[in-house]
Amino acid sequence: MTGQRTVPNVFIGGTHLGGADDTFKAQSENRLMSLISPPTADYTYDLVVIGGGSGGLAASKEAASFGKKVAVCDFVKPTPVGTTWGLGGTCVNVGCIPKKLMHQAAILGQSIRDARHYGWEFSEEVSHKWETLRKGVQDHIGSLNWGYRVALRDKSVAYQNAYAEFVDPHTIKCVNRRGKETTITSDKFIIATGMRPRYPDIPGAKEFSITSDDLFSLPYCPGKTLCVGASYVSLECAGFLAGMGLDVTVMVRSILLRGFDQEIAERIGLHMEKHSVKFIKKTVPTRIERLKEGTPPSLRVFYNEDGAEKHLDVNTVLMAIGRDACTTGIGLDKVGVMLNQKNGQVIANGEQTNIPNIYAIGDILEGKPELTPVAIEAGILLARRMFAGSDVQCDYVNVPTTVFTPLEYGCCGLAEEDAIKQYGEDNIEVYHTNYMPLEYTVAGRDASDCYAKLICNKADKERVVGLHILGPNAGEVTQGYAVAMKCGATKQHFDATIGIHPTVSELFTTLSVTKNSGGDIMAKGC
Ligand code: FAD
Ligand code: NA7
Repeated sequence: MTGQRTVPNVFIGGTHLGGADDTFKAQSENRLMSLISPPTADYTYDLVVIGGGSGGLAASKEAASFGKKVAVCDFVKPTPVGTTWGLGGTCVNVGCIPKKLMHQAAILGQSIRDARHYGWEFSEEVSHKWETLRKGVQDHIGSLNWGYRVALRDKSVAYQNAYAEFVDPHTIKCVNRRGKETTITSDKFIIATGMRPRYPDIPGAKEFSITSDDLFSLPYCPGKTLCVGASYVSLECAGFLAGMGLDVTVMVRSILLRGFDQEIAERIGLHMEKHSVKFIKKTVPTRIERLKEGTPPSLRVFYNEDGAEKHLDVNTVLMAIGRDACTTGIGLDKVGVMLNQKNGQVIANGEQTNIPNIYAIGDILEGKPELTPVAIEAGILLARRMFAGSDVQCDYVNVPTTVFTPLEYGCCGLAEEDAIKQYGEDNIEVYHTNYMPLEYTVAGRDASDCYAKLICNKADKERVVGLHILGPNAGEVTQGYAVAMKCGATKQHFDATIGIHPTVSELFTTLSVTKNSGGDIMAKGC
């Protein structure tokens, strides 16, 4: 029938493509995928991604690699005090990257103190200059912004620095900085618009406070700072600001780090207190007044405590009381995408919204970890399912993460209280220990808060269902163990693994004291 006498005889949609060589050739020329799933109508694009952050950029580049016609719209609305930034989304500009660099600045301050114990002698008084740090961080971000633009161009993804809004399920309106409007049509859409910081509804909040969206590019040193909220964003910022020698207070409404293991959260609080961060607990700000303009200004924050109105005078108020999904004002109501009415996040099956050609990824998805690698993985896998015939779904279980407080906290899997809830107290065995990182010994540092625990399900061969570590380099420690947990590692697998000596990470291969036994977990030397 085809005249081709060899196998395979490859047909796509009833049309004969040829043999293996022809198929490989079509793939190498980026023609194969468009033959398999050709655009269904005369739209300008096969895919338009709204939001050029972690998830959106990853999804668009992956889709374009299959020969699809792809565009990304990204637009940053300025904060109330006017801060704005370039392409790349939250992580690069006002999230993971600047905060880890500022955390590193604080670690270096500690390292300078440690250095004397290791024989380094220096006479100059050590001080920290915010402006130098800010410039270094912003220069790095600038280079990343540029890199993202180049990467889009290299992958032939069209980039529009414009705010997108749905007009109908296949059409969006884009408005650029100068107010110029264009209309774009596409077969499919991915919404990846992320989240922005929330402000409390109290007098002075928007006028006088800043958020993490402003902090990393603040042109002046924030000075005495109040961080409102006990989320990881608040504690991380409080930690590095205190590490730079600033006077820092955290205002906590209820508990620290809701959603994280609470035993560890309390240890983080204790450690931060020992390291000069002050806490005002069980209260919220009621109003903020400006006493004096300036850089930084002088502010007065009012709050209630024990039935009386009190106030705290600071230079900067950093609001970190949560983030709102950017799902309003983008026409989702017009096209009927279903949202959780309480938090504005998109309700989806995996990443598929209730509208067949509209998908969502990243922070705006309801019930998924709000983390950069999650958004990237979901975006890449979605693009492969859309255009490359893949059926691999994003696995949102056992996602590791790290909170970069002064003592870092890495975790993967369940918090102890959640493991008990899920498997029952009798089925849970917790192996734990305090420990002394070797580098703390000579430096004479206090290690009493360094702690690790493994939570195991006894009903399933002591499978590890939660891993938690509080100590230096916790992120580096946790990542590898996350692979082990993905493979279903049990306590026996951990025990049978030989450690790397002398490291912090090796302690997971020798844990022997269970919480139940009440055995001694005091840190011992090697
Ligand atoms: P985003 O990266 O937020 O990108 C969304 C983009 O869409 C933005 O550029 C936005 O301006 C744009 N946009 C919105 N609406 C429109 C529209 N209508 N038209 C056009 N463009 C639009 N995660 C980690 O994994 N590790 C960390 O250490 C970490 N630290 C963090 C620290 C802080 C202070 C914060 C705030 C977050 C941190 N995160 C961290 C979370 C991480 O930044 C997010 O999970 C990640 O950026 C989410 O990616 P996304 O693609 O969903 O959205
Ligand atoms: P979270 O994790 O939602 O935490 C919000 C914190 O702020 C939490 O401690 C809240 O206390 C506290 N909060 C909430 N409302 C108020 C008011 N009105 N006043 C004082 N304190 C308040 O928010 P994040 O900032 O960490 O952002 C989460 C996402 O950011 C994360 O998932 C990444 O995407 C980045 P509570 O415990 O509710 O009493």
